Amino acid sequence: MHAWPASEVPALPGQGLPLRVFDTATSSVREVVPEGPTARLYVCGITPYDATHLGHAATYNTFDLVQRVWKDAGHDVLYVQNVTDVDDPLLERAVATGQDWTELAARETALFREDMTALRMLPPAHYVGAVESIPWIVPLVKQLLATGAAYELDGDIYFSVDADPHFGEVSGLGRDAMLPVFAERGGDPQRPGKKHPLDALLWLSARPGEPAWDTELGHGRPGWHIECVAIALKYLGMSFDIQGGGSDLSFPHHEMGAAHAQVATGEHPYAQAYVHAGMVALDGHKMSKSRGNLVFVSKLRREGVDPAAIRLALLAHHYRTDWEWTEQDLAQAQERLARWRAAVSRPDGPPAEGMLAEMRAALAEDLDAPGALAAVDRWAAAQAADGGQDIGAPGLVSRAVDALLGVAL
Ligand code: 5CA
Ligand code: ZN
Repeated sequence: MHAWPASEVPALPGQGLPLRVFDTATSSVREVVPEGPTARLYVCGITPYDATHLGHAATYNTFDLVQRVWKDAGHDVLYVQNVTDVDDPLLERAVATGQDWTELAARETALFREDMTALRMLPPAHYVGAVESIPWIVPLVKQLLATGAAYELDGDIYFSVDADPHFGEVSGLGRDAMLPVFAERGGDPQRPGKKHPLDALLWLSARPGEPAWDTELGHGRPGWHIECVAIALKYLGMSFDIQGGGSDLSFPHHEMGAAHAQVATGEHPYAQAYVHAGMVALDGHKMSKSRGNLVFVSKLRREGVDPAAIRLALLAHHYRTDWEWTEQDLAQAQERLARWRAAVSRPDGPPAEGMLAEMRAALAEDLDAPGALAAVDRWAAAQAADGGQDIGAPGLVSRAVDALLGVAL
């Protein structure tokens, strides 16, 4: 499917620093060094049964920063994102609200694109739905069946977690700790007949009233983890640089995905680094479509909130911390946006090269966006206090804020 239009990334003088980022698999901040000129990024996309909320936006903001740091360091970026356009929660919502599931998915995906465009998130080169990836999922599952890593159970096909000696390396969880999380996040540890309770569905045979496709695996639909693997392998290949998503995806989704891919290809690792954004909460709970405690990007935009202020509100939190959205987040971001806009609207100001270096250093060191905002705040304060004679400075600040943070002043 098509993605959304790209906003231009202004060129900056000099070059940024190599990206260091927290990798869940090694539990450490490390330099992620793309093998060639092109950095490869896969980010898990939405399940389109409701509008984009601020938690989603915070996660996509994180991986937008990854791309901006890489580009500033001289890399091209090959970015792939999926849309889980057939899965249980989408089908359940469609039934509950009496909508056609394809129409629901198409409408919410269209709204997501609008929100991403308004927030100036760089679009993926390949934006791919689960449904359109079925032709690549089928041979992958066949390959797993052929190696004995997958087995059939009443027409469904499961992946055997014992087939991957590296299983557990992504999340770092032991099997006892995995079980309750697996049950919470879509798994079925109790189903009788499975070889191991943690084995995950690769293929579901057709259920009454649910969509299904006729394939060599039978009449059915794909499981969730294999969808992302098929798309990532097709467009990025093994050992791509970063697998990204919110921290709720580290287990089971990214753990299972890595295991599927590693067993199917016989190669390791699936990704060089697994990067996870913290969860955004509202009223004391993680924002989630299932709980319904949501602040939608589109609702704020409808109320006339400048998307640049929404983006600044997200940037004010370090991506790895869990945080709670409050009215104050937005008020502070709006105040900052007005302050920065006033500061760059003058024809000259204090020199900005130092600020650019500070922004680059902050972002390259585990995407410290609050540190980057503080550097701009200091320049804006100097501008407000004493001004300056440097004619290029306000332009450089506004280009740096746009190129590195995706905020248009
Ligand atoms: N379609 C799957 C991924 S393949 C999925 O998890 N979809 S989602 O719509 O539930 O979430 C989309 C992205 O937003 C995921 O990366 C998820 O980790 C992230 N996300 C969901 N809720 C939050 C939240 N409250 N805070 C931060 N990120 C969130
Ligand atoms: Zn995914």
